[in-house]
Amino acid sequence: MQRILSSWFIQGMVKATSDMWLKGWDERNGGNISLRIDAEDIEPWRDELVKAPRVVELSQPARDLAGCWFLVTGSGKFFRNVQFDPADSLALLQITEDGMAYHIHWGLVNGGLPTSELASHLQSHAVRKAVSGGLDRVIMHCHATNLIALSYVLPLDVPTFTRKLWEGSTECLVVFPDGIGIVPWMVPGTDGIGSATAEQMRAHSLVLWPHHGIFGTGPTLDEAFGLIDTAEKASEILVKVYAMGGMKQTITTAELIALGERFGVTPLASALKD
Ligand code: 2HA
Ligand code: ZN
Repeated sequence: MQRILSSWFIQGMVKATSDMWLKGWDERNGGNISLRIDAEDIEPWRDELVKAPRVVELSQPARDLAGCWFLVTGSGKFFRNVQFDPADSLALLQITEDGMAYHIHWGLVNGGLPTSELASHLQSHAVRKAVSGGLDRVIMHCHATNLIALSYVLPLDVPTFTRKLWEGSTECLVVFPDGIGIVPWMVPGTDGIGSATAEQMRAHSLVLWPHHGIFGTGPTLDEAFGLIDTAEKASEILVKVYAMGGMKQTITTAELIALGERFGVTPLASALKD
């Protein structure tokens, strides 16, 4: 057995994909994850990388990510199966120095390609790496049930959607003070939805794809998972509340402001209006 299977990044990916499957967020081949890894973290496993890496051209150059390493889920792979055969389901890739292509250095042993949403992942990584000063390393996409359900009922504007999620559970404003970005419904797997998602990622750590799913970011797999989990939990509560006939009372604007002050976060101003 390869030693690299015990690396923190493959173990982390196995845990994230298994947890997300168990959450019910990733039916069939739904969902995809990418994790940016430092070159030093690859060093201990160099001898287990493939000798002649496959080269794949990018449909859109990723110059800001030149030389970066990523562990990503494979296109068409089922999250529930990653734990049984990570080398079949995952790909360890490095963007070339000119940002025009990538090399697959490990994984996808039975063929195939990285996630069909690679454009959204790479464009979002470029943005989050810049706005977080290099801290954010994970882009996570899944089909979180209740967030999708809400996208059929709530107005698809950032202030309203954010505000309702904040009201859906007290910890939400603290966990995502920047609110949730929203793109229009778009065809997935395209450079276009990638650009729109990355644009929202400039200001928000969560981005809703209406009637499809959610994108989340963070410094670690745990943080990105926890972020989506928090928003999805609030969404589940909101779905129950609306199903029971709607809110009879809620957290007020003044209370949300007090919450932000107590936890030292600056809530998205447009979602704090009465
Ligand atoms: O990987 O989730 O958006 C399957 C998807 C596409
Ligand atoms: Zn999807």
